[in-house]
Amino acid sequence: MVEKTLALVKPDGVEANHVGEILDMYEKAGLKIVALKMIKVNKEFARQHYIDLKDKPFYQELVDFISRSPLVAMILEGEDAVNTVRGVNGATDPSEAAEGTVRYKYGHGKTDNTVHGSDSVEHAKREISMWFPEFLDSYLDD
Ligand code: IDP
Ligand code: MG
Repeated sequence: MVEKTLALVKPDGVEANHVGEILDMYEKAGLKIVALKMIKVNKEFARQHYIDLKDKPFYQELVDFISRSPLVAMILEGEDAVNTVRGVNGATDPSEAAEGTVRYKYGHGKTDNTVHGSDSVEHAKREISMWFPEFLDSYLDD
């Protein structure tokens, strides 16, 4: 199914100048970039993005990390986009990520693992509406 998903190049990926290569990896995986921006989020926005993890011991560290410097947010569209992005990204813990994935190549640790990808179509819709409210009307009905 053609679907949309939200991906982030997190602050560590931007700081280390991997934005271009990561966008290239998504495009080479057959995905189309349909929205793209660089933004530094504040802690309240970061808390909302990761609200499902609010009871985890690493929540505060995660919020501090994702809000520490600019990141690149994008909507990617394509066949099976949610799973395709997560495949390109690799496992959450870079030490467990498959060779050739973004997190294998550039992930530093369990928190600063370079990229984010929505984990379901439902969550993708929620995240797209948060990160790209300007596109809400046109994106949520298809
Ligand atoms: P995902 O990004 O692969 O979907 P989630 O479990 O949704 O993984 O966790 C969201 C983010 O929280 C991860 O990408 C990572 O930045 C951070 N995180 C997840 N698990 C840990 C942990 O055990 N310690 C520290 N940070 C973590
Ligand atoms: Mg997740």
